[in-house]
Amino acid sequence: MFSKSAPSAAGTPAPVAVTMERSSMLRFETAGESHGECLVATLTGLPAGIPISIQFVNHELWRRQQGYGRGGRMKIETDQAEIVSGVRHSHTIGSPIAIIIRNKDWKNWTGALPVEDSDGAEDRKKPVTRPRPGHADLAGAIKYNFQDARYILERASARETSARVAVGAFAKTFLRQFGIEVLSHVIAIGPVRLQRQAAWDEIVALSQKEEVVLGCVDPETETSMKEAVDHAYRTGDTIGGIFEVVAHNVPPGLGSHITWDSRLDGRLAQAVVSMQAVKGVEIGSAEEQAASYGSQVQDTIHYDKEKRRFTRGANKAGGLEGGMTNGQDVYVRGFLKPISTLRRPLESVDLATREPSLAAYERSDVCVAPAAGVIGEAMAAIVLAQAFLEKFGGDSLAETRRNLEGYLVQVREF
Ligand code: EPS
Repeated sequence: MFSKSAPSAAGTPAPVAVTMERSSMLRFETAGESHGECLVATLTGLPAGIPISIQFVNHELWRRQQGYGRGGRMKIETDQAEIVSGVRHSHTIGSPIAIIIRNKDWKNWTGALPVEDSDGAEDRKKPVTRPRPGHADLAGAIKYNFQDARYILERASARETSARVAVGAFAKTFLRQFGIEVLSHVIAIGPVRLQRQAAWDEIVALSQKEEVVLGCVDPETETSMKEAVDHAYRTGDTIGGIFEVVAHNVPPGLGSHITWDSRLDGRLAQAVVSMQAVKGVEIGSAEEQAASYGSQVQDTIHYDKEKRRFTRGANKAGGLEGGMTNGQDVYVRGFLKPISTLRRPLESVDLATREPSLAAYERSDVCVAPAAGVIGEAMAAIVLAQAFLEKFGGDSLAETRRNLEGYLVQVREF
């Protein structure tokens, strides 16, 4: 948005200050309630000419539904994207893309969540008056002035992330045109943690598996993770974890150090922490770095004279320095709290009586870490695609590619 300063009172022309707020070329929005008719997503700003595979979009949606520890809802839903605009003859055409994902569970909720009020509608409601600690229930009910948290939890639910993953599939497809791949794996479930760095090839192999357990590259660690989830099942509890998203083959120079909101590390962090149940984000090995001396954790700089390029001693920075990609793989971790809906509920207060009461229990998941990894991939891919388009622009894939190639020549000649 452009704005001009007002003329000065004395009538002399004031200097014209033109400011431009950051408004990414690539924008998306989602709508939809967990048990409503469907989820909806729109994505605006992708160049024309990107080949789109609906099978790929649906496979991403399938990946998000997998994992040991998901609840009964995933047995009901088989998420499928209906693309209703912006793609024709299997290619983007530059216009806004609109996607619908229908909720199969809606048929069981038509009475509880009708669009139009009618006689007896009040009796068909499924009110939630005992807010769950950790959930949006109470904060949302106070803010939106509802004595029933139903409308809050319907939108706060992680069901919304299905729409994010559909959008992410488009962002991933766009990035893939330039050789960039974004994948994830799970590095911790509760106290059980993968004790080594996963290689890129292992993460690729994991993503191609037809059976997803807990998304860990190491089978032995995954078995211990499964035991930790089983313990949560047995005790009516839930369990958190950590997922790691890796973006491979990212060119240097996405994002910038020049302003706070162009720093790509900050934008990735916001995208990942905006995910339901994510309470923290780590870029590279931030936690280790905070506990180390500088000499131990900076990625030393070297030069390969034969290949005429800079190399690094390690990648503890997670591919980001000064808010810019540095040509190494990008590493972002998301820290998931345990889901707040417990089968053995915690203390709460009934909104109707204000008396102490146990929190409501609605069918829920026990562990969502592998699914969260897939959602993290989507969010990271969207942010990377935004930064990529900010740098290279283009209304068509051919134009974006030309712009990238020109820049890569400059990088090689640097
Ligand atoms: C969720 C509760 C469960 C989860 C849901 C998130 O849904 P339901 O109450 O319908 O059983 O399965 O996640 C999804 C539906 C999904 O697609 O990921 C919650 O309370 O946030």
